[in-house]
Amino acid sequence: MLIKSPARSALSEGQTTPESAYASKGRVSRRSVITGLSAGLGGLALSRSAFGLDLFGSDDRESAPRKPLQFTPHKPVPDLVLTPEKKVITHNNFYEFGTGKTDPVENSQGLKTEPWTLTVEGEVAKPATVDVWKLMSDIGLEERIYRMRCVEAWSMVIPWIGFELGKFLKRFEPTSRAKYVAFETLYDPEQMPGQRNRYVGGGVDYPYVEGLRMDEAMHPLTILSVGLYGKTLPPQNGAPIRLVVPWKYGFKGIKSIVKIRLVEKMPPTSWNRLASNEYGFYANVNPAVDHPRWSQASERFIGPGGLFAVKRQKTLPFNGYGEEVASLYADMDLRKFF
Ligand SMILES: Nc1nc2c(c(=O)[nH]1)N[C@H]1C(S)=C(S)[C@@H](COP(=O)(O)O)O[C@H]1N2
Ligand SMILES: [Mo]
Repeated sequence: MLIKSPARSALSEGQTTPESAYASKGRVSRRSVITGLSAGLGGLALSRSAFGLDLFGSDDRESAPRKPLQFTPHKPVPDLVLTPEKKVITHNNFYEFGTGKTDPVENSQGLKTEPWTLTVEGEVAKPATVDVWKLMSDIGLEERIYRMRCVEAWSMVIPWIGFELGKFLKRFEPTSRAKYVAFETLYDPEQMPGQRNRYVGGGVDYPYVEGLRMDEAMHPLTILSVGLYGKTLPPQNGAPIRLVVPWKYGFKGIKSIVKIRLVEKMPPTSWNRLASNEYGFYANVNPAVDHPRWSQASERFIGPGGLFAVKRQKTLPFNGYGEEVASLYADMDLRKFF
């Protein structure tokens, strides 16, 4: 049945240095993920990506239809070249749908994103559950063209559509005890094959959780995104609502959020829980602090053109947003708090 050799997968994934390849603590490794897949796991459509056929998106994958959004366009950003839409929506990390780069687009199209509610609770005077689709039409959306730098050393430039997280959180009146914000992705093993099976899900303990310090959450660059390239998000990019924090590694940008909880203490985060020596809570993009298994000094920019047009470029401190955010960390040793 399976005619392609799993070795091809190991090869292509090696080029993208997947987060799932962490070898620490005797947890599931990339190798066992592959073994698990080739053993033929129930219910999951084995993707072509698992066998290394495409690395940076492809033209023949169908993504669910998306709705056009109304928004204030971003001023042109002269020094940024956009990653083509097709690549943004076919080269993804969303381990709930598998660890291969095209697994999310292949396995997430049935995700039921409507209706969708988001609960804001914890250290707030006015906790509430909001209807995300109603929110989208009420809140006043804007476009933000941001660099996106994955910890795996590839990057994109994406025209997101969303709104400032800080403005949104103020509606719920954070108390003086609110020091951190904890986020949670949908937990629904019936819809998410990676939550049903540890091998498919890359060994992450679901639901996927993330967190920000309160000042990071309130920073005007931090947004909740509901769309990209003028339309609602496709499931593989975290529909209907996900976090975008442009100066941090991509894994902070938690997808398909159902809960936001304001808390007093630093909350656990999925990748830190999995390998705390490799992934810190802060995860600020920092070319001077290497990942234990690879350099973070440069990145492969996924831009226009074919696979071989991928361009190697220097990684910028705070992903190029240092002027806006460096002051948040002025008194911190960023080697220690990576
Ligand atoms: N729930 C959830 N959110 C997630 C992930 C995930 O596996 N599950 N992957 C993260 C990683 S590693 C990255 S790089 C970005 C990728 O976002 P994109 O696919 O929209 O480019 O999503 C982040 N958010
Ligand atoms: Mo990532």
